[in-house]
Amino acid sequence: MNDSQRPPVRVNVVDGVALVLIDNPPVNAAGHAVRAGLLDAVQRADSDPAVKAIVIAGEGRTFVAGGDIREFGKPPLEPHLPDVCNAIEASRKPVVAALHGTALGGGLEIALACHARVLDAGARVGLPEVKLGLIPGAGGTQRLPRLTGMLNALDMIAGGRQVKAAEALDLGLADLVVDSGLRERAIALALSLAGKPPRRTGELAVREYSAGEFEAARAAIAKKARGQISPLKAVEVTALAARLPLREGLVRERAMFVELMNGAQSRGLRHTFFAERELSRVPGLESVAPRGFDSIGVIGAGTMGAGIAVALADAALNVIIVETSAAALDAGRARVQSTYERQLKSGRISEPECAARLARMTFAEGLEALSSCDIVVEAVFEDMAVKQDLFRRLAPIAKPGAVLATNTSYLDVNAIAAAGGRARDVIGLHFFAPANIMRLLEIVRGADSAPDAVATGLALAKRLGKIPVVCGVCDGFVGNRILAAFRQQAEFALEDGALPHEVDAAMEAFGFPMGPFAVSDLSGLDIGWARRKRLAASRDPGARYASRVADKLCEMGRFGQKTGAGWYLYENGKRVNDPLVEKLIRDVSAELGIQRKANGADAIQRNIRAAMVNEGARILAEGIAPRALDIDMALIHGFGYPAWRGGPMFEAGEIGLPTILKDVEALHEASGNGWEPAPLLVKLARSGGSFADAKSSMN
Ligand code: 3H9
Repeated sequence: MNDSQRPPVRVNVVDGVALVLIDNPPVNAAGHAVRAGLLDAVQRADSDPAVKAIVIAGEGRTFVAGGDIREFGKPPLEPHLPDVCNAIEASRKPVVAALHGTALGGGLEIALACHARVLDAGARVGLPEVKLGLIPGAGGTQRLPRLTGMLNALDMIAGGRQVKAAEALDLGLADLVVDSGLRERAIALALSLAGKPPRRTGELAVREYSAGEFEAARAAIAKKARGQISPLKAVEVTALAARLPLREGLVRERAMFVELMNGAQSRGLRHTFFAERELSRVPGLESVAPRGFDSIGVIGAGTMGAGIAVALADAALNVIIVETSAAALDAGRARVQSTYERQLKSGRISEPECAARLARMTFAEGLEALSSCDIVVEAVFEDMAVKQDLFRRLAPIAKPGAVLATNTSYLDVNAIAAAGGRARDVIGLHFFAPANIMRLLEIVRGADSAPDAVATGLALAKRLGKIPVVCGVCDGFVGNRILAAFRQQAEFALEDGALPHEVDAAMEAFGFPMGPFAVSDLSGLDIGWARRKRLAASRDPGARYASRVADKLCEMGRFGQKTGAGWYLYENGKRVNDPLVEKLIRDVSAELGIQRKANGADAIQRNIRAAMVNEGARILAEGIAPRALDIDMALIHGFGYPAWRGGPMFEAGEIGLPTILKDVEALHEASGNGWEPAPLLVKLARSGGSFADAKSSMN
């Protein structure tokens, strides 16, 4: 029988125990057929005189990983999961859950409704619904605090934190953790409980807790939420468990779950969830096998190179790090070591893990050391001549079939590839700093990159746990190109009437972790200045220039936090507004003859979003991104676009493309040349089409 022919729930009765097996690959999601099968199985077992106890377990790699997210937003079909859970809890015979893999969301809720839980030592459990813009909707908010206490439950529900088996035991969520024989041990426990009154979670009282600690937890959750509603709703509903009987709490929970599921934030987060999983299925590359790899070379041990090396070693790959001199190698080694020391101190890794990772790294002088590497990533100075020279020297040394990757943020990958004469082996791998932490990895497909070289980039990204966005060659690729449009509008907002802190506050209220000027101070104004000077000759003289104020700041040596001043002043590490910057901005507006007027946060946000979407539409039409979802994921994972908005292209569809087009037309009127609405946006807005269905010329 193949997967689709097997019943999603099966029951075997052995020695008086009904073993209910959920079998719905790949992750046993509790879709309609599972819910119906489970309800039927439990009710039959409960009334079958030959059955003394019941065990619920999952087939395959995991217990139930949650409600079926693909059903969300569609008309719900009975039985609903809360009813299934209530029926399990009401069973007169003991019901024991046997958990392995990941029991998440609705999966854990099924287990919480059981009368006892046995966990495999490798299992992880959690209620991650907030990450989908939801709260648990099948009793999780009401049953979990009854087992773990209110504060632990808040941490898991409002924070979406998953816990390992050992911690689940400490929290009172698990009754038993076993290294092997999960089902047998669960059956034995179920038999030992047979004939005794079941311990129903919903009948327990929530332990006393401190109101002060509850308030502190709520405040911390509110601070972290950044515009996302579900975490605070989770706090509100979970708190009811201490005040209301289970039945009433469940009604309130269900109402909130349904409200959130129908809301825009959950739609945005569900788009994000599925888009993340779509990224590696790039049209045209589905059946292309990657080249094998184990040993990776990294050229350059500066901040970027060292970060890349750490990311590789963290993924258990062997790394050879090459520099041009012994001194540069020593500095690189020190960078790597200090990264691991920080991780050790913070408890993120253990001493043996740290030693194992360092043992995977070899430091060597000269490119010859890379002759046996399967992939070589260069992370040298961002300069075309330097990179071309390197590829010229690397091409004859790297073994045949090795993938040669350039870690460039802006440069033309085709020109770099052409220099070495092995263009089929060359791709761009654009890491974001710090490379061992940031999840976005742009995989740049050159005009002549072989499909299996690009597929190797995707396979490497998967191994590193990165979010891979395949893109074509252009200035800034996907992320930085859209960021440039964002930044220009932010700077126009200053000339038009706003101050840096007002723009920053507007974009933080939008959901970005930091506003653009605070970010600019953090990363340094000098980088953009150097780039502007380099590109000055090719700038359209008829286009509005955005960076007059930034140029003046740089001329004054104000490069941001590292010089103690930039868009803001930094006094004892604290960011404060600077009247001098305000004067500079007002002077520039006056020079340009602009009548400054206060633009509210809403207008600032709309302009910036419109600029991003318009640039995204160009990127799609030019074939720089394969799909709109790739653009969304680049912005969310590389630049802090709030995930609950689903990314700029998704959000544009939610708002309506005709509205976005109007915003872009207004931008064009205010900002002039270069800000014309993208033809693709115009076409889709007028035809009722969507970015999701738009074909990119990359495919
Ligand atoms: C919930 O439970 C609500 C309840 O409170 C109330 C209900 C009334 N549904 O991630 P992977 C698919 S909300 C449908 O690549 P991994 C996924 O799309 C839910 N599909 O594997 C992918 O499909 P494809 C709360 C799901 O090993 C395939 O399974 N639960 C679901 O890296 C493999 O997934 C969660 O939020 C689902 N629930 O990671 C858990 N889950 O191959 C969400 C996965 O077509 N899931 N799929 O692309 C996860 O965190 C990870 O998938 C998991 C496995 C850790 C389980």
